[in-house]
This record gives sequence, C-alpha cells and structure tokens, in this order.
Amino acid sequence: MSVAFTPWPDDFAARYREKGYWQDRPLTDFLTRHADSESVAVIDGDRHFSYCELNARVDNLASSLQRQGLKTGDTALVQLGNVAEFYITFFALLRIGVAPVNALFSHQRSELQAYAAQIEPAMLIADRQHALFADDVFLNAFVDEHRSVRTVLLRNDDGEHSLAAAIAHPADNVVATPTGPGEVAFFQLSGGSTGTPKLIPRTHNDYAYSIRRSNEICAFDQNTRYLCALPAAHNYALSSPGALGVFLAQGCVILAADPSATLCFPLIEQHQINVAALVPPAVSLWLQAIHEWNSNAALASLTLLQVGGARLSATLAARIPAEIGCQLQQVFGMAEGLVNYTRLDDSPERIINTQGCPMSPDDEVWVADAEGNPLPRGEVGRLMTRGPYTFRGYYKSPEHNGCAFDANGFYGSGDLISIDEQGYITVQGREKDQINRGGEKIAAEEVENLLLRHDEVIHAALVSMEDSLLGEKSCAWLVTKTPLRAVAVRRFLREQGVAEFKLPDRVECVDALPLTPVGKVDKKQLRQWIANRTLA
Ligand code: AMP
Ligand code: DBH
Repeated sequence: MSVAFTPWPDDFAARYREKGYWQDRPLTDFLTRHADSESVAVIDGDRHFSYCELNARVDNLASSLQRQGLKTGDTALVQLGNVAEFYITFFALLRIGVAPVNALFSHQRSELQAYAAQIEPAMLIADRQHALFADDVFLNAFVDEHRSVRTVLLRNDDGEHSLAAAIAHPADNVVATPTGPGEVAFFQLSGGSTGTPKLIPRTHNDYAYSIRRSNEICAFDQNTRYLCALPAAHNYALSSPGALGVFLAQGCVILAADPSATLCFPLIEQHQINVAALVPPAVSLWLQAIHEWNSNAALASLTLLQVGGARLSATLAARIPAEIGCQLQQVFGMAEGLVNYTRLDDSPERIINTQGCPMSPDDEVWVADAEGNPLPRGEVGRLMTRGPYTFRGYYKSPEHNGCAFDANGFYGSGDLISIDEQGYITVQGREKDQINRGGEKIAAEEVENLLLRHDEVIHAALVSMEDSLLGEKSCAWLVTKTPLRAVAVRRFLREQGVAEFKLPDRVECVDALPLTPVGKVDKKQLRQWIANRTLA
C-alpha cells in the first residue's frame, strides 16, 4: 500500500528523468552516503553528532519502529522542535517507508487534530517539553479519537513511550524499505488559505532534486556551517538548501531554538557559522542588536545570509551587506514547490530589489490576469507555475485542487508578482486570503471558523494590518451580540487549541461587515479601515 497523491503526467515524468532531475534514489541517500564519515553533522546544544553517529541512530530508530510493526505505506504525525531527534526521526521514518507530517512546534491541538484526521497516522512522535504532552490528558484523548495510532514515542519521556530508548536500542538487521522514489516520501505543510490546513505530498525524486539544485546555486559544500534557527520542519529550513542540503554536502547544521540575536550571535561565533537563513523580522532584530551592542564582531564568520518567507523591503535588504558585513540572498519559495533565489554573482541592485529567479531551467512560471490569461512581461498578476519539484495536488482535496490548479496543471500560488526581462521575480502582493505574519502564514478562514464557534460571534473576518517589525499582523473584525474584548477573544481561541501566532493581534467590533457588490465580505475595505484607525 502506498500513500495516494496526484502524480506528474507520464510525459513530464519522462522528461524530468531524461534531464537527470529525477534520479530514482531515496532521500535517505543524503545521509547513508556519509555513513563512514566522522565529521560533525549536527550540533544541538552540547550534543555533537557525527555523520556516522547520526546514521547509527537512524538505524536504531528504524529498527525499533520496524519491530513495533510500522511498515511501508504507513504515515506518522511528528511534532519535534529544533533538536537533533527531528532529523533522526525524519530519516528513520523515510528509511522504513513511513511518510511523516512534521507539525511545527508552535502548533496546538487544533492543528494536530486536523493533520491526524487527514493522514490517519499509524504513529505519533512528540515531545514532553511541549505543553500539550506535559501530561497524558491530550495524548489519551488523541489516541482514543485516532484509532489508527498504534505507537507513540515521546522525547523527554523515560517511560514506555521513550523516544530516547528507541534511538539508543542497537539496531537488529534493518532492512531499508523506503517508498518508491516516485512516491510520497513525506508531507509538507501549506501556509494555506482555507479552513483546514492542507498537506502537500512530496516525493523522493522531486524533493531530492530541489535540494541538489539549491546546493548548486547556494554553493553549499563540506565547509558549510549552517545555522538552523527557523523551524527545522519548515520547507525553507529543510530544503532551500536547508539542513538537508547541508547533509547532502557533508557540512554541519547548528540548531537554535529561535532566531533571537542573544541566542544566535554567540552560536555563530562559537561554531564559526558561515550561512544563516532568516525571515525579515529576524533581520530587523539582528540589526537592532548590532546597534545596541555597537558591534557585529560576533558575526565575522558569516558569509551568506538568506532571507525569505515574506517580503523583504529594499531598505532592510541594503542594510545587510552594510551592517552585518555579509552577502544577502533573497529566497522566495513555497512548500508546494517552486523556489526562487537571487544568485551569488548577481549585482547588488538585483539582490536588493528582486526576489530572485526560479532555480530550475524547467520551472515554468508565468503571470496570469484575473481570467487566467497570460499577461505581457513586466505586468503584475497571479503567479502560475509547474515544474520538476512543484506538486500536482494537495492531499485528499479534490475540490480545492480544482481552484488551485489550472487545466494544464499550473499551480496558482496566490501571489501577485511581476517578472522582468531577465526572468527575475518581484513579489508585489497577494491574492490569497492569508496573512503573512513575519513569515508565519495564517489562513484567514481557519481562524474565522474558530471565531464563529464563539456564542457571541455572528460574523468574523480576519485581515492583515501593516506592522513595522513583522510586516503584517492580523486584525479580527467581528459582529457580535454583545461587545467582546480582545483579551477574551484571544483566550477563547487559545481554548480552541490553536497556535499562538494565529491569535488576532487586534480585535475590532462593528455593527456590520462591509460587503462587495456580489455580497462577499469586502476585505479590502476592512484593511483600509484598520489602516485608518491605526493612523488616527
Ligand atoms: P507556504 O505556502 O507556507 O509555503 O508559504 C509560501 C508563501 O510565502 C509564498 O506563496 C509567498 O506568499 C510567501 N513568501 C515566501 N518567500 C517570500 C519572499 N521572499 N517574499 C515574499 N513572499 C514570500
Ligand atoms: O515561505 C516559504 O514557504 C518558503 C520560503 C523560502 C519556502 O517554502 C522555501 C524558501 O522553500
């Protein structure tokens, strides 16, 4: 049994193989090829893991899981933060053909339930350090509700669920049983714009190519010392080129729990880190810290700073080489596939002012008008794309796929872009109903649905408002039976078990929501209203 997904049409698959993009090897090769190496692969606090040690732990865990009856075609729900166990678990699961959904550590009950409902996981791997798993209340309810779950392993648990014990137990003869290279290796998370968080099936072939190609563009090699301070599970930190790119190149990943300067600057200095990946708000905080401490000396080893996940202003971009003293690379990517990079040898103007160009010669990217017709070069419209590492359909979402793709299999990302004569993209805005809160994506509909569960709420609309640090924050416009205070609204949402970053930063109660001529909530108007109110 394999996990169902929408495959590429045969002629595309044949072409991607012919051109050498798809090499028909499992992603676990990235690690096993260095199984004999004593060089350090991961640094997590005081713990250093060589490639050899990492491989042995992956084997141990894979063997434990096989003994517990997990097998090719199963799925797993995983929630681990920026810890070495995240990679050990990822590779162990892929090794035995189990496709994980890697939930973010900031996710709560609501997100975990939604993912589990979609994949019906055979196992759960989580961390006692997460508030949800501090005791067994949620765990018991979860395994009760999701009868597919046969195995539970927990980090920081020394009882029957101990993940550490499963990793320490010497491997019996592990027989690698990965899914086929053209099949689903794992699921990526979509930032989404719909009520339920959508899952993106990624195959070994497409994901391996995206990482290999990223390594070429970003020049990752054995000397790469990469700071992973964004969520390790995020597509950006995993694959652009991310930790997997580092492993492929036999470099070293240094983990940080968050991108704060107080945590990261000493790590950079101590471990002579030369590449870091950030979102724009983290860049602002780093620059602020450099000013406060009146020194960028701790960052002397840094040669490349990648910035992506949300729009980077040209002003902020220009300050990076000047004040941090390293090269900037803009990264405009999506968990659905397409990744654009500015190139290391691009002119400073281009690096500062554009979000780069597609990484593959076979990325097909064009700009559509509202009717889906191509626009002339330079004009602003909807980003449409397909290619050797861009997915062909969300997991089990035929209806949504009908809207997200055109008849020729082009995915519409919901971004508004323009493409210049040289093929470089500038992100101009967004059409999807999403708030990009400093790189953390919030699907408006998901939060609105939760708000509507409140007895007092009649109508709800979540829109973005400008923020100098995060770029965007969220504002909930509510029509209520009795006035509701922001704290009460946030408390209610927290009780619904939703990630903290999705809680509205501001709540506005009104008598009625403005409507468009066709009777939909006029979010453009609401964005204008909140802009006016914050000005006043
Ligand atoms: P996700 O669906 O969560 O993978 O988020 C992908 C989305 O993040 C893209 O479709 C863009 O809206 C946004 N994004 C990522 N990188 C950038 C960037 N460098 N500039 C502007 N927006 C970005
Ligand atoms: O925001 C993203 O999803 C993103 C940003 C940069 C991404 O998926 C990526 C690079 O691969």
